[in-house]
Amino acid sequence: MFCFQCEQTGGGTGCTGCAGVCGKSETAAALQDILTGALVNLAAVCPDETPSPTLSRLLLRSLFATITNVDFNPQTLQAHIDEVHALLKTYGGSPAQDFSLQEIWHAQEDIRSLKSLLLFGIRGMSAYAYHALMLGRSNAEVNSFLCKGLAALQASLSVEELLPLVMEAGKVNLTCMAMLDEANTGTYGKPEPATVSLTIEKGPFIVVTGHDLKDLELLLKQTEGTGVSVYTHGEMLPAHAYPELKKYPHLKGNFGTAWQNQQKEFDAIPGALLFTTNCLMPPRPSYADRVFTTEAVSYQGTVHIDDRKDFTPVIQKALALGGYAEPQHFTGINGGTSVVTGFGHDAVLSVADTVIDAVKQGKIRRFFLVGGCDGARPGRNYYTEFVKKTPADSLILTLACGKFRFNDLDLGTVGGLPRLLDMGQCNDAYSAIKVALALADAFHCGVNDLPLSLVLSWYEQKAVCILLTLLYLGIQNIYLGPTLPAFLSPHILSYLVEQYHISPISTPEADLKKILAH
Ligand code: SF4
Ligand code: SF3
Repeated sequence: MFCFQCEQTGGGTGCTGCAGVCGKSETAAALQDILTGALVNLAAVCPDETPSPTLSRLLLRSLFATITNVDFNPQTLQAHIDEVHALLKTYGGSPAQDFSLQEIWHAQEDIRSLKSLLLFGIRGMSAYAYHALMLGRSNAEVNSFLCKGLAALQASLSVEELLPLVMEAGKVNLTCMAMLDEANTGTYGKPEPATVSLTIEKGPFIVVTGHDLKDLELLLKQTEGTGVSVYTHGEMLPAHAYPELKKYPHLKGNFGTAWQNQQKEFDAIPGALLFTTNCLMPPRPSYADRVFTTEAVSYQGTVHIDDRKDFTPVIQKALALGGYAEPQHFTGINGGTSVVTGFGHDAVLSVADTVIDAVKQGKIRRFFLVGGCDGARPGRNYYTEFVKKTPADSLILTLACGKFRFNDLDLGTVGGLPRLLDMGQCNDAYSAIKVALALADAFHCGVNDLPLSLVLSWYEQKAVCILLTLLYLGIQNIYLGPTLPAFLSPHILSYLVEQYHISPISTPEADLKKILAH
């Protein structure tokens, strides 16, 4: 196998051999490559400028299945391949013409680098588009670009031809994140700041993780009156801020932290676990019988809730396990007993005047966006230390699962606002962009002239598409870590460094010193 799409890739260069660092088997990796090659073929033969709803849905769900920590199951991957081939034949295509990803893996290193950036960006974007689709939203620009981008993977293109396509992926992902923002807020209301308890009450419970708010809503409806409580985990935490979700009294609080701690946190848990998206790790025997997957997530031997969305098996498992006999007072990584979320763009912009005045009066000297994906590397403590060391007259925006390293810290207030504002999931990077653009507007300057620094962590392919969006917007001086993507060739990396002044993170002290000197 060969896979180098995520940050924890083997030896910092690529996972090879019989399994990836994530636990993906050689068989699953090969099937994901075959699936992607079939999608490239399908995209190339698809005659429509705007793909049909059937084609778009299949593209999105299949691409989603190839993202890190989503689908480990050869059976479901093969089913996706069969579905793609069936549709391909209706367009007059032939599976014999499927693209081989080996052509990318063995291409000249700059071509391999750019085609990988494009493919991984497309995979990340597909996940966001799929969530929006679950809420009835679809966008022709996004769907057409996915076909165009996939088809480009098999074309013989130069570096000069691929670079604009990569930037276009960033542009289209902005549209995609805006669509998902509208889908989430249009369906569940504007997020409002909410304090979320980390205590698990006694009695049966279900922990829901992943990014899919629709699944959470359906589960909340089906658990009403059953005596089963529902807790969020990981990227589901921001659900507590949405009026139409927090109205359910049995949505109680949040359990655990970011995805890479799940094998420890879920050990012998007396509750059921529902994975709506990544990040799923191979379940340990002590809790494997209580793991349920839905949508694109799949793992051999665990029960999958299909598109009919009957969560009865999850509810029955929770009732059978019974939960804790007494309330369990869990804490965050730094000992906090609750966390605050819900500072989406509407909440932050509603206090824009307060923020602008605080900047003008010198009370807020700098803004930081410290966020992104989390992972298991020890170097990721950088982000906790960085946040702890930020000056008291700075305001920190955060989002995605990387925040669990510091979101239970009490960082006090600045200019009448909490110093740490959680904007939501990784896709809520859209909120951060909206806030940055509004601040630039208020101060009559460009985003790069604002006293704003982006200190980002990446892990999987959604982070790749967000990074491409930030680059498309011309945002400079991003600090990126904990390591740089293995799929960036030295030449492409130096291009990004020259054009966008991306810096790899060093130490919190050195980076803060550099940032604050400006
Ligand atoms: Fe390795 Fe990451 Fe690919 Fe898993 S997704 S096989 S860890 S590079
Ligand atoms: Fe986390 Fe997987 Fe990326 Fe949505 S849940 S940010 S890593």
